[in-house]
Amino acid sequence: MPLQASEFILNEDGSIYHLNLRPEHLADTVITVGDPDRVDMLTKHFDEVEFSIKKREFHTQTGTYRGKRITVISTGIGTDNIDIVFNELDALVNIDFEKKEVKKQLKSLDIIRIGTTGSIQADIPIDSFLLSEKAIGFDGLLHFYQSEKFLDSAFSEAFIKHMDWFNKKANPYVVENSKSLQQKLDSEAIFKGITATNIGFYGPQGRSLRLGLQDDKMNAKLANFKYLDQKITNLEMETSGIYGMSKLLGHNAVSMNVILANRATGEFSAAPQKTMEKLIGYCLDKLTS
Ligand code: R1P
Repeated sequence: MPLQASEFILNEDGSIYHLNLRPEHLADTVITVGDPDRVDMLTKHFDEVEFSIKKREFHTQTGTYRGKRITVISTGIGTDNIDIVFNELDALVNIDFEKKEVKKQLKSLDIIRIGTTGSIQADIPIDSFLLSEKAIGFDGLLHFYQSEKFLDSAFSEAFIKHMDWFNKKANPYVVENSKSLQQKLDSEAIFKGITATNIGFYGPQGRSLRLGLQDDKMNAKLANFKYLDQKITNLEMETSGIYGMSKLLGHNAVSMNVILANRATGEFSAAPQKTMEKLIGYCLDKLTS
């Protein structure tokens, strides 16, 4: 049965609704970044860029790096955008655009997020790199899908109890990265951790400029939570959605993060661009070695 026009939405040029991409524009390895300007920071290292397009916050370029075809795409901020980007990336490889039907043979993309984040542990310093082994989502996105089978509910139940979050927030969900992609991107030089993803940058990450917080001990409580020796390491706004959507759709994802802020010590990086350049170099190297 073909998908209805209201569900699978194509633009006049046959491209998918928000990303403005047609299937031939997408590589099998996809790097996602939050900031649309970070796309050029990556592709300036490429041998060549074959395709480039911008729509809203979604800036996409596809090209080759050391002969490997890679697509770099910006997601903008937040898991609401991750829902759009991941459904549409998946449609580009797993839906037949002519017949408007899901293909019989499904394909898995390798997806690497290169992002920025704040550590909540004093011993994970600014300007270090962190690979998210798991993510805990405070955003609720995954509960709109049939995701129970891969969510770590024992972890999230222990966490809800620790935080005293009963009936107060959307139930947190816990979801793992792709271990095969982690192996490719991993090294002794980088921290591994559990990333908490939330729906905002200020209050939802325990920052207060002028407004009172419902729980001003939230970050301290997040930092001292332990489940089977696992600790939450950092806060950002996309990784739980990326891991959850990838599990649902059958793709492999890993989130690589520059620690720009340390919320425990109150420091912020003096050279955020330089540290990001280093993580980009590190990831491109790992992906092609
Ligand atoms: C907030 O400043 C943004 O930066 C982090 C957060 O997750 C959020 O998107 O990631 P990016 O630098 O990848 O956007």
